[in-house]
Amino acid sequence: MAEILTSKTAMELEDKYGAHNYHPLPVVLSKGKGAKVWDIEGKEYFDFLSAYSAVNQGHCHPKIIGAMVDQANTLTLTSRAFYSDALGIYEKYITELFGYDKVLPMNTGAEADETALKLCRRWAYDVKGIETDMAKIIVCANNFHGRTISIISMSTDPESKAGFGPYTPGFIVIPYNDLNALKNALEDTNVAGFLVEPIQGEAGVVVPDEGYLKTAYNMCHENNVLFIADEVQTGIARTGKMLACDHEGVHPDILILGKALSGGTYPVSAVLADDEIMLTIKPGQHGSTFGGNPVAARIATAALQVVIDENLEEKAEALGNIFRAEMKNLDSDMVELVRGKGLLNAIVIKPKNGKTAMDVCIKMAENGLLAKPTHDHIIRFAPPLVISEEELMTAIGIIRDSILSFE
Ligand code: IF1
Repeated sequence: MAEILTSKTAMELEDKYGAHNYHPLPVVLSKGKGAKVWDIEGKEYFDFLSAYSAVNQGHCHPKIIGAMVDQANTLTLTSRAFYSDALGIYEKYITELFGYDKVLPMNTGAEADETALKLCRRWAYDVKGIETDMAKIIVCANNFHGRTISIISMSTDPESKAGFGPYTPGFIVIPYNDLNALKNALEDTNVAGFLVEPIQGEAGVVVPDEGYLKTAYNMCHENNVLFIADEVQTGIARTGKMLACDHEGVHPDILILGKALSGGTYPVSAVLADDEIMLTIKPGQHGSTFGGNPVAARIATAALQVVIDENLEEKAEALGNIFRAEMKNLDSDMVELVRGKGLLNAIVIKPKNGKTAMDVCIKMAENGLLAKPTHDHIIRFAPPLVISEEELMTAIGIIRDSILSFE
């Protein structure tokens, strides 16, 4: 008789047989639908993490799952040694939707960021004319772009970086949201690109000053430097626009997408650029076994169509305004600060009587809402964008009751 799996035994299995590269909240999920998830014992939760903004379209969206199952039953993988009948249609759709000549399909966000770094360097040598191996890319302190060796070489977070050296050279780190620092860094004629998150997610949903992105973009273009936007977490309607860059009318030279590009069903990422940049990589110079596979192509097309059909940009904008207003009205001195854009928000918690952001998250889990702290005192709140206003108000009540329980 198969052992009945309980939350306790499931956690023990992961602890015994899985790498300890995470320290999850003691919640074992077994079902998801829309803005809700359920644990093994059937307890219901609002999901306010959305797998770090990968599940914008809601858990198990029928249209995305339908496309996935249909293609999975037809043809899952051809490799890029051959064409497939799904990839070109998807490539036409996504490039026209975002306004670029071409897309390079990958799988994870990190792979897409790495691809963007390679494109930027090839453009530097083949187009801008920087001396080979001398290209530099400007990044921001407290960035998060993934977990590969070259990406953590850009990181300023000891947790992500320490103990994994030696590191990839060629990166200049400047403070985020600091145009003067960018101006100074751009004086180096070997600079080829500026890689930036329009809102720093992992840093704790740090929203830059109005106009920062547009001015930074203009400064890059004045210096023949590529503006590269990592919208893996902020993209796909999360901040109230299809791209966070859209709030300032910025059209990145290289656009990086991931996470919700698949609605959280499958690893799908993408790098978009115009021909002058994209065609610097020739056949055989970059690739991936699963990149652009037929299932990913069908899923990403359906995931983007859901965002448009269900007006998720407008929903994220409207519900985000309600969320921040309600949180700012919270009468608790544990709530130090509320910030965000659309449905990507965070609360900075001031510890009280020894109670911290983690205690608040554990209390919220008991009360039926899942969120996780980042950097000790910051709780990120990012529900699926399909959450209804009624569900949001119920969830806000849970957050309020949980925080006020420490008064
Ligand atoms: C973890 C948070 C961390 C990202 C941006 C690229 C990637 C991510 C802006 C890489 C991934 C995930 C990774 C996951 C937790 C989560 C995360 F910022 F979202 F909270 F780590 F910082 N660009 N972010 O946010 O995409 O390779 O993961 O598909 O590593 O713990 P990926």
